[in-house]
Formats: sequence, structure tokens, C-alpha cells
Amino acid sequence: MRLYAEALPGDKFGYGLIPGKATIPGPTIEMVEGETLSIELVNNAGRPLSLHTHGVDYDIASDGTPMNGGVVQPGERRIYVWKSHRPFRRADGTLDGGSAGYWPYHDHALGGEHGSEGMAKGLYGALVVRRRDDLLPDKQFVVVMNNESINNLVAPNTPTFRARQGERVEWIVIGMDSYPHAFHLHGHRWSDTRTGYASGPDDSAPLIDTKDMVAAVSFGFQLIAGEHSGPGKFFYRDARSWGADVGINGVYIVE
Ligand SMILES: [Cu+2]
Repeated sequence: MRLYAEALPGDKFGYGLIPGKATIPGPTIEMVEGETLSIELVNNAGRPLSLHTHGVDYDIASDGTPMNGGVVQPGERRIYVWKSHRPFRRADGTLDGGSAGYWPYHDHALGGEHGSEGMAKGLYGALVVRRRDDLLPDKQFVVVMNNESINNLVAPNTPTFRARQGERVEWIVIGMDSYPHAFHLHGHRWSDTRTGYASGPDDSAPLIDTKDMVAAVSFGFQLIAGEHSGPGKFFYRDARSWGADVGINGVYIVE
């Protein structure tokens, strides 16, 4: 695939799949465990930047950091290769749990060797690595808590997410900044597992509706819209009152 990095109005930056169509967050990238993805990053943003990911496997040339020569200069392009693997048993008998999960990708070069300015200004997105046979969602929502914003927007301008009762909804939640947050969703609960589903009646993972986040924490889960609540307008928000009061919240409408 090819990603285009661009400057956006309001001193923001974004990644997009088509020139002139960058978004914050960038496109959600999906892989299935075992797949390898080759991403060509085209830098149309006018400043040096890069692409760095979490969760999957890569050689150091695809680290996307200045330290490892992974920066793309303005007007240039570079290929990053992301690999993933299925769970397997090592020769010593221990288990590797596989790559499946919900991960962030982001810039690691704009404004400094850690890309702090690039992340603050919108150069990030979600990577979903699925296990074969995972259920696919009907709707997918990405919530990135970034400083005093969600997806670099502040309520009431944060996204309004919509689903119909009974649809399988996938939430992907990422903490992109240096502050602690807590993600809270009204009216719905999920199991604190890789998928949001319990593996059986004796699964010890608790049922939750709030999850603590610190910098770069990412998780995701699926649930059935309105399953125990019926239709309505539900807040998704930073569970910290201070965070919600400064605009880190939005509305999820189940129709
Ligand atoms: Cu990171």
C-alpha cells in the first residue's frame, strides 16, 4: 500500500491513502497474522517525517526513526516493511502469543528525533492485526486520546459515531500523548481480553466499561450495539472528570 503524508489546515498533519485526502487519524490498516505488508510513504508534507509502528515485526531499516536512518525528506518516498506472525511454540517450549492486536502507528521524526510534534499534530493511526477466524465488525470506530483532544478535535467537534442496534461494533482506542487518560463508554461493557469477548464462562478476564491508558497504550474490543441498553445517545469519554470537561468526549448513537 501507499501512504501520503500531508500538511492540513490549522497547523496539523495527516496520513492518507490518496493525495489530498489525508485524515486524522490516518487510515486504519488491517493485517491478518502471518501477512507481510509493504508500505510506501510519500512525503508531501514539506517537512522531514517518518512512519513507525507498534506491535508487528520489522527489520531495523523499517523502524522509522532518525536514529536508524528511517526519515523521509520532503518530496521523497521510502518503503517500510511490516511483518506479522501467528502464535507458535519456541524450541525451548515457551509460547509466543502472535501479533494479533490493536496497535498505533505514528510519525517518529517531525520536529525532533521522537516525532513528538508529528504525533501532537495528527500523524498517527490504528493498525489492526487479526487472527484467522476473528469476527469482522460491521462498524469500526477509532478514538485517539491526544493531549486535550480526541483525534485532535475537542467536543462538541469530536466524531459522532453511529451504529444500529445489534451491529457488531469495534472500538480501537489509543493514547498518543504524554498524559494519562481513561477510556469510558456509557451503556456497554466488554471483557478485558484481546477481542472484548470472554473465552468461556470461567474466563477470569473482568467485564469492564473503563480502561486506564497512559502514553502509547492501545487496545480494542468488539461489542454488540445496544445489547443491554437499547437505542440511545451514549457518551464515550475520558473517565477523568477534568479530561471530559475540557472536551475529551464524544457521542455514540445507537439507532
Ligand atoms: Cu509509538
